[in-house]
Amino acid sequence: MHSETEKPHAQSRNLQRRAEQFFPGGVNSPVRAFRAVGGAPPFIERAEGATLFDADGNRYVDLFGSWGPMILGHAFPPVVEAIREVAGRGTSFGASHSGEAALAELVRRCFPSVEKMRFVNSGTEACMSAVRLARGFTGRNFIIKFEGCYHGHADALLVKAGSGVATFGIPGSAGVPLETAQHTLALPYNNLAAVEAAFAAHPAEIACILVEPVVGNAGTIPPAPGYLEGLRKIATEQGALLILDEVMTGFRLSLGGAQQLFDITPDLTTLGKILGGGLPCAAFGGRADVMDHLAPLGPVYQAGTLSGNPLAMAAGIATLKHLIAHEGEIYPQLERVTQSIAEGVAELARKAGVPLTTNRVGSMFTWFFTGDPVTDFASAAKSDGKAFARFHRRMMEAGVWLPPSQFEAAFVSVAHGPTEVEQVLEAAHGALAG
Ligand code: KE4
Repeated sequence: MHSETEKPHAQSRNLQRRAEQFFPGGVNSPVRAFRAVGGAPPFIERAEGATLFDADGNRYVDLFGSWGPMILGHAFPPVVEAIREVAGRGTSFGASHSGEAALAELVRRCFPSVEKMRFVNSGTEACMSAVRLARGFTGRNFIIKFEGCYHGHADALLVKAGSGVATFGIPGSAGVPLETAQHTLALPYNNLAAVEAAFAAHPAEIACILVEPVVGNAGTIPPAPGYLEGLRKIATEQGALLILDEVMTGFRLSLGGAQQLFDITPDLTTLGKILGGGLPCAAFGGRADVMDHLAPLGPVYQAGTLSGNPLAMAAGIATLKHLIAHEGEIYPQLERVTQSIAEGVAELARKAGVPLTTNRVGSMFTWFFTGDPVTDFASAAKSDGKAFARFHRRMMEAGVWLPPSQFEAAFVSVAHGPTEVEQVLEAAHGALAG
């Protein structure tokens, strides 16, 4: 019989009550509230390697890695040391310093398509700025995004599909004006005909195609063979910019992200998460002729007090230096360990007669509680949310912390090894039982 309340949670509950006095829902980002899975979110006290420790002393194998940044594991000593070393010399200048170009050099080494870039403080800022730049560079107002892809919470990107694939977007959140949403075309992912129809309906009006090259925000959904190449071809033919949102996939799927893995050259790329080694750091960049339209050189305005912050630069430099120096071991290891976890649980589900579709690219993956293939948001949405929620709660009680939503990607770090694989499989064996 499963008790879903075996672990002590008194201290987390006290902290939740205190947090609710200050923050809506007690959180600073909605998905942390566990609304999609039920149960109350434990409060994390500290984290080390692949392990999270909550306020009541419970331990968890971390399979969401702060939503992607923690590819080297928590409290990775070279990153912590780099932050410590820099902090004593000042935490923000609001002026240029050598750390910015030092990190930019490493970014360009991993992403040769990023000829020029600009650092910002979140993926939202990176995507919002890249869209404004695409509009300023092309002089066009419409943009294309895809259902199930998330690019942060800028108004123009909180938009869902209108009635037809080529009709105007509709607000995906309260507070987004209809006029703003109408310039966003939200299309089905993995469907090139929909993109062609959108350009046919809006000739010479679409500034960019913005896409997660491997979707993480509907759960993990890989591009169909030829899909990214098709987007590249259409964008070039139509004079629109192709923007790959690699905030999640950058440095994750390979050192050069999805564009290296699938050999696609975008016009612009957005980066974040791993880039900052866990500190607030993101970037957008790409073709120099496009980027030079940004102030102070060009007419497109974009700015930020903490952009290029010395601590974030130091954490990013330590992270990328380690990934670059150990690329040959790290990515094959992430592939092996993630496959053991993802496929091991899939096998347990088969034996338990639980319908499960596992989508995985490298060290990001999702177990969809459906027996059908998941190739776009519509098919992901057919998953059994209640079954996922029950699985999530049982895994938490068994000491494995999955992202608290069926529509998120799970992540593995270099700190995950045989012990964590065993713990996850043992927990899943129980969690999948009737
Ligand atoms: P942030 O503004 O949250 O730093 O980045 C927005 C963003 C942009 N692009 C992609 C592909 C992303 O995945 C994200 C943020 N991802 C979500 C989780 N899937 C962040 C978690 C949260 O919202 O709390």
